[in-house]
Amino acid sequence: MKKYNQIAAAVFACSLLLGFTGCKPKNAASAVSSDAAAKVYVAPGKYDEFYNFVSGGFSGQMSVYGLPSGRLLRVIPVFSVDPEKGWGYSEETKPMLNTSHGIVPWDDLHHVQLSKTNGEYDGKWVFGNANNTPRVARIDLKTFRTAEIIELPNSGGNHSSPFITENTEYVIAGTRFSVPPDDQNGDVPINTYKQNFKGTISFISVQKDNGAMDIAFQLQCPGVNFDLSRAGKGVSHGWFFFSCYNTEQANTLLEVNASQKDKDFIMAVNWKKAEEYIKAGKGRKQSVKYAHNVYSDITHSATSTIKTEVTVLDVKDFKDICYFFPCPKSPHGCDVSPTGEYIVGSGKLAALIPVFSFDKLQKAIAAKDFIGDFDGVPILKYESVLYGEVKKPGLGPLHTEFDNKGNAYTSMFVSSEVVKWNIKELKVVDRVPTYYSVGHLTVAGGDTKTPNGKYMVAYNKITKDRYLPTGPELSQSAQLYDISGDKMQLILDYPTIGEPHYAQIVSADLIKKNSLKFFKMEENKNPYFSNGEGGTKVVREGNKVHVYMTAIRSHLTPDNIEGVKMGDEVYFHVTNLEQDWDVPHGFAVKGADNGELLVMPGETQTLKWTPDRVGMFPMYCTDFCSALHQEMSGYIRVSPAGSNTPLLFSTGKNYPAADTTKKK
Ligand code: K7E
Ligand code: CUA
Repeated sequence: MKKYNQIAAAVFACSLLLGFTGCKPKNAASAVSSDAAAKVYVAPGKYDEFYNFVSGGFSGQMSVYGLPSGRLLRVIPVFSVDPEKGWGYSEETKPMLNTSHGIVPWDDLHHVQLSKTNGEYDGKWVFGNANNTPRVARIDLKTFRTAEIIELPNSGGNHSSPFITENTEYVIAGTRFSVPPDDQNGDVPINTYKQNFKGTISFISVQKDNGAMDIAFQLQCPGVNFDLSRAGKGVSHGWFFFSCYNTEQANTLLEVNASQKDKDFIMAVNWKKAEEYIKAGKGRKQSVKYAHNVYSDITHSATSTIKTEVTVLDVKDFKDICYFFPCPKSPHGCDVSPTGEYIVGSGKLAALIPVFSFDKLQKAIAAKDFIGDFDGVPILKYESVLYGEVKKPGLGPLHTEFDNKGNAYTSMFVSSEVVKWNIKELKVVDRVPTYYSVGHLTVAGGDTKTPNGKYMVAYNKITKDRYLPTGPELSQSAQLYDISGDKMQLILDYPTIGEPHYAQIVSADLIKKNSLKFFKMEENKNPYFSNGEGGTKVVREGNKVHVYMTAIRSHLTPDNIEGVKMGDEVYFHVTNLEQDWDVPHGFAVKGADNGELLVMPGETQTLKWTPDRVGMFPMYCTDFCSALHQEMSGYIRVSPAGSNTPLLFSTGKNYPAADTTKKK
């Protein structure tokens, strides 16, 4: 009876609660709009309308989804090795992961940025940052592969990166951790932060035609933490904005010591001015060491070059490059509206969202409306730059994007919601819960001059009860909202690969028309290319055995190899002879201690193998390429060191068995 009463009381309480909203986020079922299924349904055989490029966080990868379906289309290894694609395992791709520290096969990729022309996505490339060992990568959207990686000297924690100017003139990368410059003694007491530590911002130039990157120059700035950044656009083209925290210049227990001040800064950078000084030869040449890695779709190989010089401007010596203006409470996101007029600072610990005016910024600079300086960089007066404040938006604002109707969308980590507010009026007009603890959000085209305004996606840190349990770690997740109406509507959950930070959404039409179907055989300039099966051979050079191999449905040539000996290094150079879309062949050999190859049509890739024992080793194609895929295999025989087994290779025939039992 007592039990019955408890249940009845609980039912009563629940039905009471159902009458109210807002006590706590509604659960999944009740928060989804009734027509959600129809809105995200992409019928079998139909394409999605958008590509969604999503950072993989500590997986070092980027993943590609279709929207609105949430279908996972591809995972792109960027700063990571990937056994699925042989990336980082083939001899040709290993140099992509080289750094001044040697091969670093992992990183922490937070932000993706699509290349832009005139402030709009142009569909050529997508860039990603390595937060740990500072690097910026360029992914070619013809191949969906990493084409170039450049390391950044004078940096530690490349977080406010890789943000892009309106015409991809520059990819900008600000250091998260200030550090002593690379050409100075870093072996100093940590508590000399204020004297010895500097914050460096790199300007990476991007060639218009082929995307080739180079560090054009660096700005040496005061020692603070640069968190995020955005380029100006439209009226503010030529400027860049960085959120700064730890203006306390603390070097220990930052959670307390870097949260002392009521306001930190946003740093406004006049990069056109900096460019002028560089052109006028005002930069200082600094000797440093950084890797520049380039992948060629003609040689199908990467080269890594160690570079030794950068040009640096110390901003305190040039009074018109950098300006600080105050921004409350350790700003994280620093986002620029579609017109370029408004700059939104998201103070993680602030109870409001300040919106700054570019026009007022210009006037304040002209009027020298300074309240002092910070390490030689002038500080503008808060009120002189402020357009206004969004009051009581929620708790823990992180990032803001924009739609095409004058609204902004800010993610609220602590109150776990997305808040929509009107830019002109600075009024909150809608809010929706996220499940749970949203980090970045993105609107389709949300950082361009003309956002699409159809969808917004929240990228969440915590998913608790949203997915089937998968042991101690649960899936990270994205949530898709329809923002075409006045009210935001949750329409889909989809899990992500790795921890998602920033992501971008671009019209599929822009990307799919450029997608490469296969590599042309006649353009293959890999030095180990086999031009047809007639070009296959096995060549011994000392203890190196080069196998020039081809793959075509459904055999390897050669598929019988003898005469390899203990102590040899074997290089399988596999050329895929197919000239058709979506017919890769794979290659693997028993006991290989690195991985497999996955070779695209028309491409050559190399697997290095050092046999560890005498015997017979099967090798085979790893990609199910035809009905006779299982037949696509062969043997390689390994004989003892010093044996006289002759070097033989064949496909489709047998040599007379050589008598190798007798010593010569
Ligand atoms: Cu907000 Cu690294 Cu862009 Cu993640 S950062 S959330
Ligand atoms: Cu080629 Cu399976």
